[in-house]
Amino acid sequence: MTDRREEAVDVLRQNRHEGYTIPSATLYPYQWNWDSAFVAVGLAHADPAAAKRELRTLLDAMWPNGMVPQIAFWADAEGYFPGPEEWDAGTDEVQTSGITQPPMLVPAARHVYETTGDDAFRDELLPLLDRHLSWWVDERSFDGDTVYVRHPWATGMDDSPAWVPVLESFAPEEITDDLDYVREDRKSADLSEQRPTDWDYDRYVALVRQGKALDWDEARLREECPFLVEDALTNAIFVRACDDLAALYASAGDQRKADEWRRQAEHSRAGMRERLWDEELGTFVSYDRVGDRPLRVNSVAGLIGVFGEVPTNEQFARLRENLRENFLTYDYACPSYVGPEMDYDRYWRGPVWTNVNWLLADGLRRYGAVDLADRIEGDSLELLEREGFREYFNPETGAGRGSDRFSWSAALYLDWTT
Ligand code: 2M8
Repeated sequence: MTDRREEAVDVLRQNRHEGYTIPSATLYPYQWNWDSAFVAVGLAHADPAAAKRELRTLLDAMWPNGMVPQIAFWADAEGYFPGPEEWDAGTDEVQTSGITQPPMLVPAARHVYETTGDDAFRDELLPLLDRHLSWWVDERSFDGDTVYVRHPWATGMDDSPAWVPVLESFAPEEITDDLDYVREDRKSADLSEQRPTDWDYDRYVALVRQGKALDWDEARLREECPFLVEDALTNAIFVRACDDLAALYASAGDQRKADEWRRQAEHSRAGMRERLWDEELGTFVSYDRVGDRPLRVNSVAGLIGVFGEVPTNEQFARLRENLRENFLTYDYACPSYVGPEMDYDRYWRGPVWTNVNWLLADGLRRYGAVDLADRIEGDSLELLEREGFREYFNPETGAGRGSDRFSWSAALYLDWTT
């Protein structure tokens, strides 16, 4: 094993708690939803038992209605805001946040199943994954095709410039009378230039306090929450998740269920092509259901449509042009956003993220764009080898940013180098 691979295994071992892996010891001391999915992808090779356990623990946090929360607070920890009391949500089993994250756990489950060939694991997970994806369709879709989220944190790309017009559309005081809070994320190191602004945080916190005041009641939030967004990234992963669930059912011999989820994938794909495609930008964009408008920015979120095989061949030709002309002109692929608000060092406003590169490279290979996928993977490996397992990277200098010894960076390095 190379030194970097050994170090990756060590990062994951150190960040592992009882049955799950925290994203980072300095910034995120609990279990996070899509982080655990990426961790399971990497662990599938290095420690298959831990990979299976990671996903089981995440599914143990599922709400009775089928929502899998963004955060599960399995054990007390210091140094994160907002913690369990702030959210005041969860199940008899565990306190959680009141929102979800992209359903990456389904593609991860398929990956772990196909790596291990463990039929019992597949059969145990199938009904749980089904319940989760059914929740998206039943609770989080206006039209039965595309799905929506109700907090920027649910998209995984917290401070993407795409959310600014929605966050500008309400004053935090309109939805909560308590805006007192202290950020923890800038205490451990001087990350003020690399983390979301206070303006963003005021709105994140107001949305949490509104949700808590409404007891996380979906029906009431659908009426009152000012942030109801069909996110391009979540939808791409959702489409892929439906396909992957169908594949898992097919391998278990349940053709009826396999057909059902394939139809859902097709239906959601069609909805995305029709409503979220932006020909001028050459990408998918998110849609604000409250303001009834597309959120037209050139974010890598839209390019990840390829992960769900969403673009038609014509759309793909345009998307590839956009990728080449606007994203691959930086020294390191692939910046998370390009446009007037681009900031090379700030979180989801420009830096390169390894999970995004992993999704994009996987999707590009599905379209036969091997050269582009190789470029993105090659840059990712160069950054990880040179800078270590940082959370994100400056697309021009490659300098590591955010926390160090970050779990999904280590996990995806293991997957790429297997
Ligand atoms: C970041 O988001 C959390 C809230 O979920 C935060 O900033 O406190 C995002 O990068 C998100 O995608 C990620 O899942 C999480 C943990 O790594 O951190």
